[in-house]
Amino acid sequence: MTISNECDFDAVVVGAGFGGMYMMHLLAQRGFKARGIERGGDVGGTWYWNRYPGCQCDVESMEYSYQFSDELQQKWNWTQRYAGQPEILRYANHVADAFDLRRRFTFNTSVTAATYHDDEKVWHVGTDTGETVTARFLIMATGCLSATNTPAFAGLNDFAGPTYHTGAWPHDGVDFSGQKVAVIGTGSSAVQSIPLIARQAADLTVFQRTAAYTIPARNMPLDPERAAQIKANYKEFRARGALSPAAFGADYPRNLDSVLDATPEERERRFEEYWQHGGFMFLAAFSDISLNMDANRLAADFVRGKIRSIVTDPDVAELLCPDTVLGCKRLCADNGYYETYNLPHVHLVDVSSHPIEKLTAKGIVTNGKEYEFDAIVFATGFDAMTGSLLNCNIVGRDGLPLRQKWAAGPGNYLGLMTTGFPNMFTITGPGSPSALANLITGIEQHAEFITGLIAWADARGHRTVDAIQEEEDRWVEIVNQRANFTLYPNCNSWYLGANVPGKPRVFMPYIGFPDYSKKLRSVVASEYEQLMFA
Ligand code: NA7
Repeated sequence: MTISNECDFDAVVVGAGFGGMYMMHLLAQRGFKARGIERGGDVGGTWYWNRYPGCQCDVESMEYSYQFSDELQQKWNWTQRYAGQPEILRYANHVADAFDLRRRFTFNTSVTAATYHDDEKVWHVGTDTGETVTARFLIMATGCLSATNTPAFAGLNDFAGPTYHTGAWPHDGVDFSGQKVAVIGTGSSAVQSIPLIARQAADLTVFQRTAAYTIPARNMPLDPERAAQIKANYKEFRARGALSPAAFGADYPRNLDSVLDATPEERERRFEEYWQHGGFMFLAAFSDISLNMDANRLAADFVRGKIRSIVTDPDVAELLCPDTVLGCKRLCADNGYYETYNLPHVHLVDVSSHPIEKLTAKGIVTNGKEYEFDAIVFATGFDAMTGSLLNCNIVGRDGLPLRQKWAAGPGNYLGLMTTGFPNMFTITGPGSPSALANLITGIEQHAEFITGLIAWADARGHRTVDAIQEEEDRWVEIVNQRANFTLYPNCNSWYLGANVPGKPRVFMPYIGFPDYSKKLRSVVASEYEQLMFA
């Protein structure tokens, strides 16, 4: 344990989502003096902000939860197969209470600058309340999907009615009863919210630029017997999860066969089985769906067939049929998305070849036509993975802004550090499995790695730890090679930064949780010889 004399805190933790909370718990447990700073009014991170109707996790609740405390995982009872946002937020609050975390955070406070002072070897962290605190370590737990993306439409502020972003939804909810509503976007947030908005609104128009692939989530009350079985052997269940490619789907069979070797009957049977199971696991129906274009096309054909069988208007069905690589943009899991387009008051406007031209006082103009609305919902996603980090205006050694260092893409080592920013860590940062794995499992792994590293360095009298440039370059190369081995680079996804105009196109998540875990274990076993201490 260290109590720094020269600065206010041993560590500042930015963010009180699942990453910040667990990080804070570990630091406190080890006796480090840490201070948390959180933009929101309470804990929960992504789940604090994304309160749009239908918001639901796409990883099953028995897996999308902390495993560090057996008491916690035994006592907490999930009610649904996939937890909805309100339940996940209740869970986050329960954890904050159980581990007395709330008092360690300052809420309603945004970090506006974080500057490394080389002479003192200390971070100075400034906030929008005018305060500056100093700390040896800066731990960024700002989340992968935190900085909302609202396209710079012409006339954005001209619309006279209310506008909402799914990622910053009003806490008291929104009543769309009797209203003409527009939803812009058809990613996961749109796919989840559209069926529920359609239930309330008098008229709903969806503006679609790229059709999404979505598999029915088949959410249902969690079977208590299944939950009890898992709890009886939770440790083994978690261990099986950690060996899965994306650290979830512990008990669901992954088929190791190629789609291309299957007979048409076998193919249909297997696709149907996984379609009925629901959700993300559809990609595990065959081993090569995410690896081989021909295999992918067969899976995509199956989904397009489903869309055509559900949506009664053939023109609308065709518009909803994606022509992109299945699973390349994150697959969505829905509760009645395609069925919603059979309702007479729900309309689909294709803006793929005629982009939204502008917003006016009355509504939205595309292809020369003005559509009038009472309210507009932006389901337009996030400046993912890097946005929330860059928004904090971080400046490293020699006055180098992170924004400048990452101008061509987020150079990093292990998704945890970036050279020239000593003693700064990014929980589930770009370059780690992050959004392509169970995020809570990744968070626990990172928080434990960081705590172990800080304690190790501290015990040896090192004041700073930094990444080595050559190791960083090699790591970025590895992350890209792994992505290039798959079909993931073949679309304009947020994994690639391609959803935000001007953002460098670099694949950010590391694909393959088990290999990544092996790498972290080897770094620890080598006593961090790939890092630079001073
Ligand atoms: P996404 O998945 O990034 O979806 C954003 C949607 O907004 C997507 O359909 C975009 O179309 C659309 N979009 C963005 N900009 C525009 C403009 N200018 N015009 C029309 N349409 C636009 O964000 P979500 O919030 O749905 O989901 C993010 C993640 O949260 C999700 O993957 C889960 O992990 C949970 P595009 O596809 O870019 O053509």
